[in-house]
Amino acid sequence: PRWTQLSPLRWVPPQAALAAESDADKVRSLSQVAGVLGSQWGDEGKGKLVDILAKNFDIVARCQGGANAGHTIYNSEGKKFALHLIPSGILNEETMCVIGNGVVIHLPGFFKEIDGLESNGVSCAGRILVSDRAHLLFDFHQTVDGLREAELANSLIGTTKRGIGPCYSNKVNRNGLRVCDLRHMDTFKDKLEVLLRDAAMRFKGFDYDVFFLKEEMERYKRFAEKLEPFITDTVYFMNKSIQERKGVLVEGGQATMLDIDFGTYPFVTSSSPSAGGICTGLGISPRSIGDLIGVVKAYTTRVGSGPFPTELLGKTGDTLRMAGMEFGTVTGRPRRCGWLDLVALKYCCQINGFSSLNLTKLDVLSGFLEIKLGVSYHKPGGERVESLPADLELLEQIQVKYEVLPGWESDISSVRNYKDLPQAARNYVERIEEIVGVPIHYIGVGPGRDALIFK
Ligand code: 2SA
Ligand code: GDP
Ligand code: MG
Repeated sequence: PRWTQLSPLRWVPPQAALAAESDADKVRSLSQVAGVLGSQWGDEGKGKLVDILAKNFDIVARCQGGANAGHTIYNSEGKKFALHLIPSGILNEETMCVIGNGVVIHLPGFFKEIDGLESNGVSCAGRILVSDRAHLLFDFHQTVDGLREAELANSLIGTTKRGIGPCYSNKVNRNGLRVCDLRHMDTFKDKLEVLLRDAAMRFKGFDYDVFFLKEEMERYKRFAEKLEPFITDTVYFMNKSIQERKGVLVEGGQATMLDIDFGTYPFVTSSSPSAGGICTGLGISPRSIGDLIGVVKAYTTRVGSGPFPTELLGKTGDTLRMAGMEFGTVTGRPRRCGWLDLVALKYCCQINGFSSLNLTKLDVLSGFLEIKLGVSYHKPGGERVESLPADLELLEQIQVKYEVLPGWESDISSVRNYKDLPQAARNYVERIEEIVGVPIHYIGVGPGRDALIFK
């Protein structure tokens, strides 16, 4: 061939090079730069995996989204943490946490999150770097998010109302304010006023006055001072760290089915939660990325509006919701539940090129007499649709064909070895691997750190 084989840098510390016999060694044999990404509609359990893998990496970085993310993790004592902007590596003392240029940052929320962590014994000082290129998300973006949703009425997106869409709109519109603008308070006020004026002209329900602007400026002067120690040229930092052979784990927020390009547009978020977002949101080369782990729940959930072909609207959906405690981490909204959709999963695997999958919440399926796998999409006339249609009118009409697999009775939450899972559970896991063509290397059987099977 006229091309050379792509070979991402492997990052194998000496101990692991001996023999990958223990679970920890298997974790260590991930590539130097790796990513954990959502492969459904979010809330697959990305935070838990990142927290577990973090101890084997020097840096954990977020590259997109903002405080719309809700990543729930439990420390070894079983204490619960819900992270929004701070990367899920923060519980691991050795890890440096980076908030990349692709993230939108609500500073009041950022400092509140740090205070919450500190008061729960997690030391954050000197461990969080914030990109000077990241965009600032203001309270008014959150107000505008709510007003936009109200305007959409029956066709609302069901956003988290955290201001994500309006902030990215300003970014793309090229009039947003960035972290580095905090160093120029003389021009900050004028730039902010332009945004407020635009919003006031656009929305009847939005208003501001000189007093508000003055107060907001006072607040941001204080934030600017407080943020100064965190502000970093993270593009330089990330590339230098990669050159120095530091291990980097990228933590995705949301998921590919919510991606602005690949998701069920317009029922999506306003960033790129798929593999491409790693490069644009951190300023690192695709050539440096090795392993990409897709996190997939053993069934499907979605919070917010939009098509959901395998949704279960009746009792089975309610049973899944209660068994899996499926309520939004940010908003507390009940999540819509359904069977695992392998057409959507295959689509996500293609886009991201996942090297392995983490199947989460398999424990939630215990007790179901039978479990269904959505294996193909069909138009109302029966014609098969090979991949995920862009056209939402078509997607809304899609009929899903299912494969029915026998369930298992026993509680699997204390199983730690793959071979100890009931045969029916192993059949379920292996059927998914077979259809999707990507190996499942990690299986979640509970929310705790230890509730993970390495396969
Ligand atoms: P937004 O707020 O503009 O990003 O909303 C646009 C769509 O993206 C969905 N979205 C999410 N879906 C699942 N989980 C998310 N995080 C929270 C959680 C959600 C919550 O961890 O549970 O608490 O409700 C998340 N963030 C955004 C959103 O539902 C819209 O469909
Ligand atoms: P994320 O946004 O992808 O990090 O996921 P969330 O934290 O929003 O939602 C996942 C929820 O499932 C959290 O409450 C986790 O504690 C929980 N969870 C993660 N993995 C498992 C698992 O394998 N089994 C069970 N029962 N719960 C899990
Ligand atoms: Mg979540």
